[in-house]
Amino acid sequence: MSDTDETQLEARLADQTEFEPPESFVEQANVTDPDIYEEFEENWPDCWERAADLLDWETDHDEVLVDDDEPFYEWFVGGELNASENCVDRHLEDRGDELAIQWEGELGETRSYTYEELHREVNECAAALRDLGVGEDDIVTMYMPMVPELPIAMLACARIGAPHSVVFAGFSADALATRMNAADSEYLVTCDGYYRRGDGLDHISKANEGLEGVDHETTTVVVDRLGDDLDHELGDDQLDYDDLVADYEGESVEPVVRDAEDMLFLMYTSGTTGKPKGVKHTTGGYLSYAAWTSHSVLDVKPDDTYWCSADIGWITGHSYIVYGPLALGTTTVMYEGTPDYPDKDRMWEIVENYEVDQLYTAPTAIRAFMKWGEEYPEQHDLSSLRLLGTVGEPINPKAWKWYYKHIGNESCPIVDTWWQTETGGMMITTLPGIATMKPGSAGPPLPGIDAQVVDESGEEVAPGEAGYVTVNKPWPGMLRTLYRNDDRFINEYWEAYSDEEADEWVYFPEDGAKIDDDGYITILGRVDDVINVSGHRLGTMEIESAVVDVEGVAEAAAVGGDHDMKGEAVYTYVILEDGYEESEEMRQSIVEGVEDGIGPIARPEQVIFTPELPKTRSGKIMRRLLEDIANDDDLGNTSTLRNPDIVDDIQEKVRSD
Ligand code: 6R9
Repeated sequence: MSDTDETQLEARLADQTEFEPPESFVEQANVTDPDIYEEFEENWPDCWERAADLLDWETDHDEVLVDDDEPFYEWFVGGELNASENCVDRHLEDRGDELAIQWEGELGETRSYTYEELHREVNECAAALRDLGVGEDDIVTMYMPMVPELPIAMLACARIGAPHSVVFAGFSADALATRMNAADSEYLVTCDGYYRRGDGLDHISKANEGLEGVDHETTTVVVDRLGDDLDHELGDDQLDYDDLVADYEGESVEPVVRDAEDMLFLMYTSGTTGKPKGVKHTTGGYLSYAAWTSHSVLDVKPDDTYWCSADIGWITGHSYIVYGPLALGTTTVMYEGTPDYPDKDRMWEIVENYEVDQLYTAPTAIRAFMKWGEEYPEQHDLSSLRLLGTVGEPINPKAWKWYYKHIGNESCPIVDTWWQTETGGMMITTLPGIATMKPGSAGPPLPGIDAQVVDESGEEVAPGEAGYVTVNKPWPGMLRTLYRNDDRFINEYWEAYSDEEADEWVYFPEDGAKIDDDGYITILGRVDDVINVSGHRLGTMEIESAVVDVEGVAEAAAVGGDHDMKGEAVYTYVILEDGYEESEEMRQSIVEGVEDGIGPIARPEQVIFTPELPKTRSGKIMRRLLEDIANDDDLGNTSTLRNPDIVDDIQEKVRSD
């Protein structure tokens, strides 16, 4: 293309606000009939049979939905199945020799597993875990980086009916201990380390430190990823993964028959109070929903090579690296490392080498690719790509268009998928073979999902006005409760908009949004309690308590400030105890305190010392104001403040730092 053509194309793209799905995509898409929205609405909740039909059931359900005890909904009641059987065994006959997992390590080594091989690995691991004493409903914690043993162990747990609780490897030792204690989890599968930018990173020391904070006996299995690159000794209650599994060579374990409503896994996520929330997902509803959305939104087909570049330690990896794609019998790609090692074209090299059909990634990654420049994707043949997806935060139209043009060559639809750990799978997004795409707007709710944008009193807002997302009807992939905390489940998600007297239950995801006159929803972000760093949700309260733990800190507020690369970055405002003075040393110990308490991902971008925090009369910190200060935005109304003068002082400080 000549330079003038190029410039004209950029100009056209910049102005274009609507994009139609490419014809070549529509012709082959899994879902193409626009009547699907109406069909689901008319046949609700029976429409969800369509999701359940994507799985193999040991026993069929008696009822699609039981809502006797709202909001504790039950789906596919009476149905029985096993998730590992659905993700592995049932593909053996037709697809035993086809690849299930294609793994690539950061240093370039590869490991691939056919369904046959995955079946063997999962069985051996299941046999080993069972002999260690893991029984049905025992929670197994996994603190693992992106190694194949992670999905293998997850599926092994599913096979023996033991729910897993995966803790993101980037989280701190404390985070591991808190989660193991909260779930009374007696088993841990972890790893000696992993590679980051070519260096072997010690992970086992952090795991061991975490185990010291666990208040009960534990058994740990350690995957040896680094070999000679890391010397480590196993403790008394620790076993080497390979040695352990070697004793079970060729062994097979009958998949345990689970009720549809039996727990498949727990996933801890940040909340408004310091304590993480244990989101409970079930076997039948969750798996059906992960499979259905992989089929309808990601257009996954068995012959595809599909790549979601998230970490399995986040819900996106659970639903869309492991359960959804494997339930559909496709090849799922797993990459261990960072996108810019050894060079900034690593992602595109992977797409080219494996001829990836769908790529599902996060806006934070797309912003990085954009910054690095199109010369990196241009070095590779990306023509295998058929669909692109994003998840985790709002994507701005400029990044959307860059993705569309430079990665998708204007011939792949983009699905901007809004959902949450709690929803189990995608909720608001376009169906790629049907709908017009509008960059920046996620799209309409999926068929069968009754979501709207409302004001504080629950009335639907007029098009263009800001409000809050709510969901009026349950769906199969929804969380069933917060582990051991039904009250908190109700408080967090249902209290705000439900009318208990009238028995009207409304799910509140705590996201702000706008709606267009054609029903497209643009997500504006979390209501106020969570900071989204590179697509990872961090609770402000969790960060604040880590800051306050630092000696000399009296009080702290953490907010998210806009950040070019990460989406949001953490800003902390700190009040010191009397007798302590603002210093570089103090700043350093606060940064370290957060890194130790939560993980490097939460590292504060800026630490601002202040004698007071802006508070409402009832004593609530006005985080919204602190966010505006961090972003150097207009402050708007400060009249509800108890101490309005402090605002100018803080503002001056941030600007001069
Ligand atoms: C899947 C996942 C959930 C929160 C959610 C929202 C934000 C996710 C988004 C999005 C705008 C999208 N979010 N996808 N915001 N557009 N396409 O990210 O789960 O880690 O639980 O975070 O992420 O604020 O409420 P989780």
